[in-house]
Amino acid sequence: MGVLNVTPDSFSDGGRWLDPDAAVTHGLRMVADGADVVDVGGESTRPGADPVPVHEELRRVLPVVEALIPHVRVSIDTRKTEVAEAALEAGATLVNDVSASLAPVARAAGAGWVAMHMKGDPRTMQRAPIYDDVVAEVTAFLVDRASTAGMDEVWIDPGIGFGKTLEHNLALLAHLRDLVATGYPVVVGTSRKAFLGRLTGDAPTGDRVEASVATAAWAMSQGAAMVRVHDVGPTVEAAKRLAR
Ligand code: HH2
Repeated sequence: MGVLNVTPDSFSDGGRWLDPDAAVTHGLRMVADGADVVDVGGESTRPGADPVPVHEELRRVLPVVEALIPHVRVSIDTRKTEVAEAALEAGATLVNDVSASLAPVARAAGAGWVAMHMKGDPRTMQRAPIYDDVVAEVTAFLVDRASTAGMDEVWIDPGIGFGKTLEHNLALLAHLRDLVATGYPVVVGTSRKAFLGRLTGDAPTGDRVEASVATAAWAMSQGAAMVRVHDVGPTVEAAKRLAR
């Protein structure tokens, strides 16, 4: 799954694909590099991000979704019912839902749904998140949401970096097989995230490619069915090597 953020403020590619033509060109580039799905988002969910009004999110994502539909499976990365509905109407077939609350919208359209775990909301989620047992709590939450969704295609995602400390993220990655064992296909998004910066001497986002590919490869080796990445080419290369 290639990440396409049509936003001014995403933590790693904010502002780069705000122009619809540039966004579509980048989306097609990821398809050429081997992405099976392009995940289009119009609202940053980085820690501290401000919410975006519906009309603005629609204005950002819809032209890009429409242009990519003939070329690749498109997922819509949103927390808003209206945006998910409009993107599905335009031809998207997967709702990537960091709020894990849009199952009815995906179900009504006969689309797939990615349920992600997040503790709190983006504005406050990184203020000292606490769990007794992060792996057990995230797994239980996701199984509950997935099993009550009432649809065929449900993916679960531990939500790396969403209300989690470095230690929480590492525990979830170390125990990814617990999530895989639930039987639901698992999505993992580590790409360029802050915890990788911390592990690599405060490397800026552009210098986190190797760490991103390494953690994506780890996730795939543990049974993740999809990885959500900015750097599609090197990740596909790693996936091919794992498959050998
Ligand atoms: N991470 C981000 C956004 N959406 N969706 C899923 N399923 N899993 C993730 O880990 C995930 C996600 C955050 O990354 P990004 O889109 O690059 O940044 P921003 O939220 O700043 O746009």
